[in-house]
Amino acid sequence: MKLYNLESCPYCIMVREKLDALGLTYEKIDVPIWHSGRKAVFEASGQYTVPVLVVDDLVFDDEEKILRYLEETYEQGAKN
Ligand SMILES: N[C@@H](CCC(=O)N[C@@H](CS)C(=O)NCC(=O)O)C(=O)O
Repeated sequence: MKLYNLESCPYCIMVREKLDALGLTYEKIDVPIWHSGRKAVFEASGQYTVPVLVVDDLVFDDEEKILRYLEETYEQGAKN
């Protein structure tokens, strides 16, 4: 999985902490502060904010969606 990330972004920090807590490995793609440098984020998700998580053909463009997906999919006791 790939995380479009900004080191200082509090939402990205939450997602990175969750990924680490779950022991998941991921490719971290650091994006610039300015929108004009985030073409890859737009191409992946249709918008410019981070975090964005891409898992195969699934794309999550918001930290709440990302955290919910990770918890439902990877947390102990997850049903699926
Ligand atoms: N996913 C959040 C937004 C996340 C967010 O605001 N990320 C910041 C970095 S901390 C960002 O990428 N901002 C882009 C910008 O508007 O410059 C939401 O939809 O409310």
